[in-house]
Amino acid sequence: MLYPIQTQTRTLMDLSGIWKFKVDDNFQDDPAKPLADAYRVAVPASYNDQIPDTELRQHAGFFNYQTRFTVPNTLADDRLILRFGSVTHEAWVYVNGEEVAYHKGGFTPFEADITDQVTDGENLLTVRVSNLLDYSTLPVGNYSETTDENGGIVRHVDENFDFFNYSGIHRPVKLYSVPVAHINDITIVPVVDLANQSADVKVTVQATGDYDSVRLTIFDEEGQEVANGEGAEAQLALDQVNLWQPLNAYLYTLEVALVKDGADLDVYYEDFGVRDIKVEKGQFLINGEPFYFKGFGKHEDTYVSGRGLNQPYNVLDVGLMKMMSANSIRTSHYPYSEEMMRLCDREGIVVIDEVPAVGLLDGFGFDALNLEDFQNDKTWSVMKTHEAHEQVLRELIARDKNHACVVMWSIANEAANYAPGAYEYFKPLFDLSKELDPQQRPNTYIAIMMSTPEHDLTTDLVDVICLNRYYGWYIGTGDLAKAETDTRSELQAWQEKYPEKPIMYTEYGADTVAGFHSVYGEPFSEEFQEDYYIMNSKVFDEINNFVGEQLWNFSDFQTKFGIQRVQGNKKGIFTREREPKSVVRYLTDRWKNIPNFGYKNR
Ligand code: BDP
Repeated sequence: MLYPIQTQTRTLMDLSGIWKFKVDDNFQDDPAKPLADAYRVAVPASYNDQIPDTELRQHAGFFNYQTRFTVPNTLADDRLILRFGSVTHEAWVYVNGEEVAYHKGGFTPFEADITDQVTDGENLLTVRVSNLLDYSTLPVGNYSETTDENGGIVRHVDENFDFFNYSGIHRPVKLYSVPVAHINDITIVPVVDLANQSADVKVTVQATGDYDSVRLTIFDEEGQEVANGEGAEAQLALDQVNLWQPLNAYLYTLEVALVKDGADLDVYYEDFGVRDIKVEKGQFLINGEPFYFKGFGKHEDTYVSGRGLNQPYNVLDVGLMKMMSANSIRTSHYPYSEEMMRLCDREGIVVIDEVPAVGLLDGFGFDALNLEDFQNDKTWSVMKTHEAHEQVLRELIARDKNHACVVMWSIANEAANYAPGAYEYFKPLFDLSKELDPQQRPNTYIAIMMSTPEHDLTTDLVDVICLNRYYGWYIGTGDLAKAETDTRSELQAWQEKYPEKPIMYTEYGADTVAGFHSVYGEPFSEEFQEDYYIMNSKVFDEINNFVGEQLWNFSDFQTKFGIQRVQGNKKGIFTREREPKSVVRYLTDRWKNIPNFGYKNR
């Protein structure tokens, strides 16, 4: 799916701004009429932290958003497409009262051709949003209903995951025009010949309407033409190729033009990087060299904006990562904004791209780590997420397939991979990912603590073993000597059992209250956080097939309430306002001394 841009043939309008907003649990508002008694909220952003009202912030149910827009009459001959970067979690869209789009899934874009609904003068745009989650949605929520004193339904969602259920219109709403004959989609697959420093760039274009030919031109970063070709399916050769490298990005631009009678009907520009990804003999190779991941699991989570797009924070976060010599992130636990993905392409941040498959664990809780009764775990008989899971994978790959920064797909975070039925659930999803990804990237899932070498049932499916581990935190809290022994023996066991598979940590961390110090290095202190990371680093360096460390979490973030959470999760190495905890210095020193390539001696 193409990102909306303005070109010589396309006009792009941004509908961001202050919209009307109102709870409408009983469907009383008419989408064709102006909303009465509404709040005003900024779009895009989560609604939750914009209105100081406790009940509303926590509300589970249905909401209406509304704005007005006018279309310039210079666009009268074009098609008009209304596009949402994401609405969390379910949306019904009405233009002048007529339903034009429906989309379920809170983290991927959707659009609708609204040419026939738009009228001269002002148009009324109403978006009905639901933030309900249950055992059929991703993420997974525990849904229940009670009745109020008037017999009305009160809905409840208890998150089956550890982040606040922020909701609303989270990403930009755009209206763009395309000519009647237009480009719908572009797929780019660079095949690199590392020895000859060249690449064949395979391009596939999908287009609609009446046109004679498709013209393809590749420009380098100086704007010089470096290759050209013709046709909806073509292969363009690049000599002396500039590779896209971690923290050293190089982006080419592909210009696609639909031509009729010598004139350009529609033109689109897609930036892309040329790089090669392979997993081989326990190594993760980028451009033929063994890469070492240094970085973070993150969240899209900032003050006031909640989970809404916050570009200054994205820019700052990438800057802080570079300051620390970090080179990678995982989009835990859902697809991040297209704007962030484009930024990572530009800045050379390597991305493990995750679908919102989180909470696939019957009865999630912080005590879940103590569950041992694997045989009787009911997760795979009670989850009804098959359909949603296929959909999120399809939509993520359709959106992100051309991104150089994406080096691996993460098909789930902390699912019950140890429970009966796990293999049957996941095998078709791994097959689907292979079928859908034109670049054939590696696939993984992120394994929870109970998924040990002994108990995990699905490791055969993954290209890279990705582990979330909390020895010394959730297990043996505060005992770093024991944590060290446990970490070492588990990592050694993985390496022995799967010598060909690289292993990495995708989460490890300890809640730390900024400014809390202890001469005894007690848990929650900045000293403990540092000791914890020092201990883990030591063990990582002993394991040959260990190819990366992504800690939990980049910054403190908001969660649901619980006695283990004090205004959210405090495992950030930065606070929520992005102030560093002391461990940032230790990790910066460490990562400055770890090269992106060839860290492990073999
Ligand atoms: C893991 C989850 C992550 C949590 C983290 C934690 O993947 O979402 O925030 O642990 O408990 O279970 O801090």
